[in-house]
Amino acid sequence: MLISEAEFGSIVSRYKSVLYLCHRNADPDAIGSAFALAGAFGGTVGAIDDLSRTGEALSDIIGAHILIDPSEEGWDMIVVVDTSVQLQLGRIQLARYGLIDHHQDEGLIREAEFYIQRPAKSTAEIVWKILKDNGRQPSREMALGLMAGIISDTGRFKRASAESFMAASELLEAGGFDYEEALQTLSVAPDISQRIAVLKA
Ligand SMILES: [Mn+2]
Repeated sequence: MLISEAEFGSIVSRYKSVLYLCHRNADPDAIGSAFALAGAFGGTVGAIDDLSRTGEALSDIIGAHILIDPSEEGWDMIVVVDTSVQLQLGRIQLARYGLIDHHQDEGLIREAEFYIQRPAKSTAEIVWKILKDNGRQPSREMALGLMAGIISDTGRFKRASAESFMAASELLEAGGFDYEEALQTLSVAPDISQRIAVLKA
């Protein structure tokens, strides 16, 4: 069932324990989105396999507690975030789930109990609209996580739409941080193997 952003709050509040699940190698868009949803509506954030390096850096900065490879059992609802195909979820078999995503794949929507899928430039923009349409105020960290998701999925606004810029502007105001600070959440030191490669060159 396709639902609107405004309907999300009343639907998700029917479930007591909710897992917001990110895809494999979870990136800032997935983590920022799941973290903001869990903060606004209650719930736990999880990810399959591992986090990307920028995802890891962001989760440290915003203080996200992320369960790696959570069991699919024991939740009243699992909301899959920023994920378009089962392959990105590894071996986990979802019985009942919802979906929030900006990719245009039909892979996961057919079996979803409810879903929001539309061609935004990032899932974070959809999640920001969900928060606004349900009257939820973001914490500074929630706003920062969503901002990081927009910056990284739009390639620092190279692929941004009017909605991306609008959401970014509102998030700066709501979170009380500046753009430079949001950019810093995405800067990771090169790892050892990259440094060695550079030295060898
Ligand atoms: Mn994304």
